Amino acid sequence: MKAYEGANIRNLAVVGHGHAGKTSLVSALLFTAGATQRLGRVDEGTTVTDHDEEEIARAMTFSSGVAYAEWGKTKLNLIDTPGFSMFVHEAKTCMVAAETALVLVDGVAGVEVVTDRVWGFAEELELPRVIVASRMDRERADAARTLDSLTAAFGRAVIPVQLPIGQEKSFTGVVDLVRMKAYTYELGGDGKGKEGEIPANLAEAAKAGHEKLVELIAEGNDALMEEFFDKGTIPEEHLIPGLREAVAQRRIFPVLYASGLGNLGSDRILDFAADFLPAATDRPPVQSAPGANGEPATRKVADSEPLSFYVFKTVSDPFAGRISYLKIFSGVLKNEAAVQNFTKSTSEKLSHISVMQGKTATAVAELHAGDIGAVAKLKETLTGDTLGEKAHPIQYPRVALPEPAITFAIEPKTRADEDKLSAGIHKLMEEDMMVRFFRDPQTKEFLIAGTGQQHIEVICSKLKKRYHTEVILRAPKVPYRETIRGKADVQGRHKKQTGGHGQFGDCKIKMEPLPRGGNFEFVNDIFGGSIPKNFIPAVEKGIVEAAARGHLAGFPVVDFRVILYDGSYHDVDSNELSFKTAGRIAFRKAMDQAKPTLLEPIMHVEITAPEEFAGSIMGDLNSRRGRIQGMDNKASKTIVKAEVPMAEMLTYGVDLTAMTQGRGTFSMEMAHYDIVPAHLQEKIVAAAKAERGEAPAEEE
Ligand SMILES: Nc1nc2c(ncn2[C@@H]2O[C@H](COP(=O)(O)OP(=O)(O)OP(=O)(O)O)[C@@H](O)[C@H]2O)c(=O)[nH]1
Ligand SMILES: [Mg+2]
Repeated sequence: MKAYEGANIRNLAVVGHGHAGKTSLVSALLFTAGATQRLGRVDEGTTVTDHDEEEIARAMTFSSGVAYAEWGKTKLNLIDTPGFSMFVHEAKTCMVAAETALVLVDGVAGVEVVTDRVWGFAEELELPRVIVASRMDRERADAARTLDSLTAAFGRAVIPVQLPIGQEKSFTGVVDLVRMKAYTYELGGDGKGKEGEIPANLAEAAKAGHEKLVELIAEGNDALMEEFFDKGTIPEEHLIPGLREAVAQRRIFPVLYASGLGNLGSDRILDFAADFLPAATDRPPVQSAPGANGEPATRKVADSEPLSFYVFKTVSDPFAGRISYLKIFSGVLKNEAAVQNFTKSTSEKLSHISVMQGKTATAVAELHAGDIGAVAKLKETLTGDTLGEKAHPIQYPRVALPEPAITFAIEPKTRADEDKLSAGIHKLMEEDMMVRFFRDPQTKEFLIAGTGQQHIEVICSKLKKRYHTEVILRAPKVPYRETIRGKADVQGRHKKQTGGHGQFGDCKIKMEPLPRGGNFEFVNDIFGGSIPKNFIPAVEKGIVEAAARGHLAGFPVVDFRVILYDGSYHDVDSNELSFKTAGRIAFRKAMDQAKPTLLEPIMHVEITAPEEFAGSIMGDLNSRRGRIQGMDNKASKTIVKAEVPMAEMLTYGVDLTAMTQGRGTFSMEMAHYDIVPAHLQEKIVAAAKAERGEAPAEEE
């Protein structure tokens, strides 16, 4: 494998809505460039980039695949990303490794929900974009309608650089509006077009399309504008660099047409990438995360700079171990290099650096600035880490991802699965930044969080296939608590004096509420030794233990104070156990008197969505017992802040996605506990008791 210099490398992230044809197009490009011996198909599980067994089984992409095509003197690195909204975070984390987003739209459906999302990611990352309308051979594929939906969504900078020849089944090729030539293809052929003259029926449209393109190219460039006014057109030798510049500056988003499945138009896309898309070294200097002074540092993408690279993807293979995908931002990475992981402050040795063709690694001696490669078996390096030459530290920012939208309680199916569960999930978490796994300290449940039900199901399926661990998923328990609203003054007396050794403990306590978050306070107010000092901690212990077991429904009792003010003892029969029992009895009596009530966790929620959804979001929050705390408008987006009971938010991510057609995001964190409204208490108590079979057993 030849080592390519950054100037000859194009890195493209292929992004778009689910099922639009990304993996098929990548497959066609690879085949056309001779990287594969046959045209891989998604439906047969033979593509290069959908290689995970889960992807093959479901014929969809769950995690990004990396491949490369050598085309003339150019190497194209292609990152095929998932398009289903629950997996699209993978697209975002991988887009940082690309200089261009190839936004793929379906020639039938045009712009869809995720097209909008990934367009937003590209905007955030300031990536130039090229649009490919694929699946043009399908029934009802329509170039004009697709273009309309693109300009409606993304503005007039979207402009065709091709015209399709024929439509639906008779889609056979494209007209190149830059060079004004036609290219026709054989269906399912080698992807290389036959060059010819523009068909007569398209001559006029081609001329108009060319002129429109020329005008738009000239618009942002004074020298070209002058030439355009002088001559009424721009010669090809100026037009080509002009288009390249306009694409790099994001003044033009060119549109091409293709069929991935039929391998039509592929060589034009490869040519377009080589001729018009920014080279890896054309990328503006890469900014680091802000340093100590708050200012970011920058690195030029050049071999002459000190080595630095970023891990944009990790695969945990049960056999090959951990594979880290690298984007070289500066310098040259040589095989066997000893480098520093700046994020973790550890050193790593990189043996067997390689380039990936799907799951197949090919060893290389070096990777130049701008290239993408991989290395196996790094010790501590994970996605988002920056590594490089120790003497020149830099840390690139991690990709910001939304919070997981849904949480499940996860349990191993059998004892044998128990030990493997946590190890397996932790391996999968290395691959997927949107999986969280933790234990709720109160309910003691293991929880797994992700972007949606299907996301979690795929994780469980991987657990089973890769790590032979089977699990059960349930809705998570809400960690309710109990407290009191009134005061009590009671006596707790424990006496068993029948036969042999007796038991005697007796205490008088007052109980009163503490403010939220006050937890528990024990005040010893005994004067004159009515209870001997050494038994007082036993009373407290009895109360604490009883409080942990709950009173109404088995939830821990919090935010109360107990004042121990009197009692009595027996010289022989009193012991620690007796006073502990007396404490417990006193606690129960006091709870009965002190107006016990349930507390529920309240979440602080922040929702961002296009303005038009503000009304339905507010209405929905109201129906979830939410309290709106503020509303802000920024750049035609609405940000709503609210406090909402956790019990109402268990599936919020899924509901929000449905409500906003995938255009809303939210974050959520624990705010505080609040009293459960009276009309809901009984239901929660009954459910908690039902779950345990019955009320907690009494001990005495
Ligand atoms: N007729 C026709 N079908 C296509 C074309 N490209 C893809 N398909 C079919 O459309 C379906 C989806 O194609 P994929 O390539 O998996 O789409 P994708 O965008 O990678 O989907 P995700 O990875 O799940 O987001 C498959 O059944 C393909 O065979 C095309 O150009 N023409
Ligand atoms: Mg795919």
